[in-house]
Amino acid sequence: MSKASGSVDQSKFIIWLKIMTVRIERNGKIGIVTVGNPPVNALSRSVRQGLLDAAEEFDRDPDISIVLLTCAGRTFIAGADISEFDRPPVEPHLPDVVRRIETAEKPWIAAIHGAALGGGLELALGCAWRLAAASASLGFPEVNLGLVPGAGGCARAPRLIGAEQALELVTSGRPVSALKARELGLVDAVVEGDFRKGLLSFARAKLDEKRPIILSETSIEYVAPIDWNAKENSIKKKARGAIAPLRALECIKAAVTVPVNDALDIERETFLELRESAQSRALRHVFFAERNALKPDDLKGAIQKPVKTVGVVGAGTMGTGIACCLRDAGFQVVLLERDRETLDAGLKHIQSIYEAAAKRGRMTEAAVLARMAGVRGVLSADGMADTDLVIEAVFEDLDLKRSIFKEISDHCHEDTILATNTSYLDSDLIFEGVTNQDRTLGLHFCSPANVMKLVEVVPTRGTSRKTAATGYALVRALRKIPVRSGICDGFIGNRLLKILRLQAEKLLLAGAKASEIDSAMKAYGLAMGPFEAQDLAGLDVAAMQRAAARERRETVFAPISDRLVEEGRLGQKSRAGWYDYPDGSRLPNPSNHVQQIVAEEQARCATGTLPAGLALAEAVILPMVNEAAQILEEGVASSASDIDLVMIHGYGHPRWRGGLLFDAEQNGLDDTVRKLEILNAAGLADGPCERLKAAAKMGHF
Ligand code: 3H9
Repeated sequence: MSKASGSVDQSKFIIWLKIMTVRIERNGKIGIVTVGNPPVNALSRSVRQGLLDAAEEFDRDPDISIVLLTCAGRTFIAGADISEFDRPPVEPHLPDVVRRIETAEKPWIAAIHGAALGGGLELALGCAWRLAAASASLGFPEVNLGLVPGAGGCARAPRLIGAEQALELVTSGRPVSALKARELGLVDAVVEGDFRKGLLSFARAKLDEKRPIILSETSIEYVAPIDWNAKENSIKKKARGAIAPLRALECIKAAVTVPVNDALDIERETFLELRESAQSRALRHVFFAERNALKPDDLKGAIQKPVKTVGVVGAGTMGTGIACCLRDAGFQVVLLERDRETLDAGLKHIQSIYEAAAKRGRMTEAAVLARMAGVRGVLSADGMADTDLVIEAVFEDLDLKRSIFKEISDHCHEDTILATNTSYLDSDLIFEGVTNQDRTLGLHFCSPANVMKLVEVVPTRGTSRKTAATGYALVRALRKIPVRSGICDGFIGNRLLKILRLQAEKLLLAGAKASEIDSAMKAYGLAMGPFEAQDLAGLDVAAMQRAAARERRETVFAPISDRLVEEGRLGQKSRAGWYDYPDGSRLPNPSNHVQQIVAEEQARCATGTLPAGLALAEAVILPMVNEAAQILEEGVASSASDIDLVMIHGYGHPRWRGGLLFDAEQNGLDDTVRKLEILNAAGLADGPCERLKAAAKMGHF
């Protein structure tokens, strides 16, 4: 602004700029509409209104023949504004905006860079043509938020790319690349190189072309027969209790079986219904919780140490998994083991993980070679000399870990960050005696580390802001979810896992069968039942934890687990655990022998009985909720949503429940307290629920 306009109210000008989320300009006969609603150009109310106004303006302008829809910033439109979904919908509604653009007198071209997602792609389907930058991605991620596309995506996509392809796109929620979109017919052309130049020449070429038929006015004349039942069964299996993918299937089925206007109505009604559903609320909670977890407020502005080379100590399952995800993110890795044989086995294991990925077509042979070339195996701590950060992932033995860090700190730079992957030991004790304690930290990965997204970031007494910020940056670079945990036995996740196992064992003693408890927990939405999961991971790790706790003179109740371990029934690896695995099969077979042990322990232990009206899953989950409340009370977790993320990303809890505490809140905390007291009285849970009662009084955690 000029100095002369100094009298203009600055704040009003800033507000005006903020609501100018849609700008228009002219380039000869081409009208250009630019959406500028950072960070991702979500379709907030002002954007929807701006788009309607732009359509009016250009339709009225005799000098304009075609309209180009572009976006400012790093992306096209990433969809509806999710933060608006907790409030009633406000006009103008997106379906009306899409329809207005679709029927505009001047045809529109969607110029897609970055991501065209959800409502963003629906808007693009309302345009006459779609052009994408080679790096763009397109998709309908609505099912990930417990929704279906609600602005014509289900009705229009099958008309453009066929029902089968649309079904896959909408029910999976997975985006496709620009090239794949071109192959599907979702976009008309892909621009390699200068996008702005490419889109202007595309627009000029279209000036003389006949406008293509309007999608929502196209009838589907022939649809290759689709076995809807088979599709439904396969989607149901993958959805593990999530409802949106099945509702999306119904919408696509409607799109190809009923008149288009009816299909549009069905889609919109389904969207509005799901928007209010508990599952969608839960999934939206997780969406924002994940993003908040990536950048904790207290680390804002903290300086990070640049990290290029990471040392990993221990080439067992954990160390090799961590090495893989580090390589995937482009870090150089130095892998330290104490003997050649174990080191070679570890390197071989890493290679086998990559080769399996190559076999499934997820990476090329050249990429396998490149990943392996970035892992250097060493047999002595002096190999760690040039590392920026070291992650120790050896056996859970305090003395061993302490001696490793002492040795490593003698060889690496004095500011090399030292991180332990311990899953339950006290990291302050691990780092005792190490120089420069400000560089120490816990980074607890979940197994398998190359698959699970959770990393608990555990500050020690000495951890500096820089070290914590570097830890967070590393986890972000690995595309994982960091959650801060205070130091306690098992941190957040394993402390809750301990309660899950305890409750499962109590229920066995109360007369339920292992297979019934596993089924109940899978019906709740867990990826695996507690007994199947223990058999897969091995019963020895938890046994070691129990032994350590008993050494600390804690009382540990696990009579059946203890006997299984004593007998060498360690799970799948010994072909027997909670279940039998004859001939190395991975299918759990109920074991008469375990049943016999259960009967003997029932006779020895005082066992409760499951009260009428309470489900098996509740008897497992509610004491976990109680423990989670305690974890919050102690400040071990910083927020309820952090605990939710731990359970979802580290322990296979269903995303659509929103996590342990969000789900408890949705079900009513009063009810949770009432049921817990019943479980307590029945001898199936212990521990007061004072913290939970306080949360119930407030109505939230
Ligand atoms: C929909 O479209 C329904 C329609 O069918 C029907 C309507 C009638 N809204 O992820 P990032 C924020 S449903 C509001 O860190 P990236 C995000 O919270 C929608 N906010 O960036 C974060 O905020 P903050 C379907 C959103 O580069 C910031 O933007 N669309 C939205 O790693 C940066 O996000 C989707 O589900 C939104 N739609 O990834 C797409 N999206 O800085 C969801 C993001 O305060 N979005 N924010 O933490 C994404 O998948 C990723 O954000 C994207 C960028 C891939 C776009």
